[in-house]
Amino acid sequence: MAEFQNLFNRVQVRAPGDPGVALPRGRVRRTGEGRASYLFGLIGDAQVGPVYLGWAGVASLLCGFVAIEIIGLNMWASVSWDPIQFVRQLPWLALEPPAPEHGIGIPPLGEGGWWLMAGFFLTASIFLWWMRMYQRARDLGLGTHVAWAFASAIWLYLVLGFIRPVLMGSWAEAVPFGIFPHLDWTAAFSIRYGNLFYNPFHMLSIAFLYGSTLLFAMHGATILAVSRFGGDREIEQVTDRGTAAERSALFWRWTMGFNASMESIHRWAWWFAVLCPLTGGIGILLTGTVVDNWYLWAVKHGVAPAYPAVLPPVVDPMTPGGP
Ligand code: 07D
Ligand code: 07D
Repeated sequence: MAEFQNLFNRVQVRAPGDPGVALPRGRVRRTGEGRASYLFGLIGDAQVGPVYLGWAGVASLLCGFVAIEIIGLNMWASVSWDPIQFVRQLPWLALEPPAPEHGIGIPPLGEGGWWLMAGFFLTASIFLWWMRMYQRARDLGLGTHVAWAFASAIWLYLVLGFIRPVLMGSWAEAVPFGIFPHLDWTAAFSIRYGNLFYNPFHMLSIAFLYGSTLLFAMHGATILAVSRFGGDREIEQVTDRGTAAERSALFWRWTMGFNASMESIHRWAWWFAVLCPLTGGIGILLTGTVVDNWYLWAVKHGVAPAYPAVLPPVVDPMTPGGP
């Protein structure tokens, strides 16, 4: 019985390297022959490679390298090129966006120009990686669902670092590059705009985030639980009666009255994941552009209670000459 309660893959296939299906004409060759790795075999397929690089892949890696290089060298410069301090302080170091007086103009390199350039290369890298996902899926005759899910994350990234700053007329609104500095930005953003908890799109995004983990746990657990009946081998499971798939469906129908189908569970997963950054991006886009203070917005719409009448009326702290 214990063999079915396993955390890691039980079986590792050892066979001559499989290069995969033939590529369409005009495509670049795959790199490497593929070799077996025990460690990768514990968490997935033991065969590593061959990998398809292609021009989009190479260009994406190059742009990503340039972005990391600009960020890293700026951080290193900020500790006077001291290698020890660079390593010690790395999580706290930052490459900050331009100050507000530069608007959305192009500032000198040392005053945010490097931030702009790093952002450009990072964005190029991310777009090229998106193209790679799209093209690889197409060449294999797949749907492009993965690319569109990735696009949803890219949407939030673009809202945070490009679309909203442009609408606000200032790069200073954007996120700095840095581990803890980007967390400070996140906290400051929430405070500046009157507590993001009252932003209904932040609420939606959180519901999809939590929902995604719940769905992922339910699905992963269900399939592992029926792996003793071959549930992890999805072929012939979808339609046949008496299979692991049917048992897993019955489990949920008996426990909560409803069961997803073998197909629909993946649609649930896709939508929950996609809707998390999609709704989040809408919430960020509205912040500061349409709504300046989410707490006051919530009071106005009866979501949050107003302060008791004994206190003076609430004034938006950002009002010029304010409270
Ligand atoms: C597990 C897949 C692997 C990806 C990993 C991330 C980098 C950054 C740093 C060059 C789940 C690789 C990290 C390439 C290198 C430099 C300076 C994905 C997995 C392991 N965040 N965030 C993290 C990014 C934003 C927030 C960690 C990126 C918003 C909070 C990591 C972006 C806001 C917390 C990270 C981005 C925000 C984090 C772990 C881009 C609101 C944490 C990420 C491009 C959404 C957590 C110290 C992870 C942490 C964390 C990366 C944007 C909030 C450094 C690349 C501006 C509250 N973020 N983040 O595992 O530990 O993701 O921070 O938009 O608590 Mg963040
Ligand atoms: C960041 C999409 C971009 C990433 C891309 C990946 C690379 C590297 C490298 C693999 C994550 C690029 C990859 C470059 C690859 C390698 C090696 C997705 C990203 C393209 N919040 N909050 C959210 C919660 C508070 C705040 C979302 C919870 C406070 C701000 C999420 C809590 C304040 C923003 C969420 C909480 C605050 C958010 C993010 C609890 C801080 C956002 C969803 C329990 C004091 C973002 C509308 C996501 C957003 C966001 C959760 C609290 C601020 C649901 C659970 C009140 C400013 N928060 N938050 O998918 O969309 O992120 O808001 O307290 O901008 Mg929040």
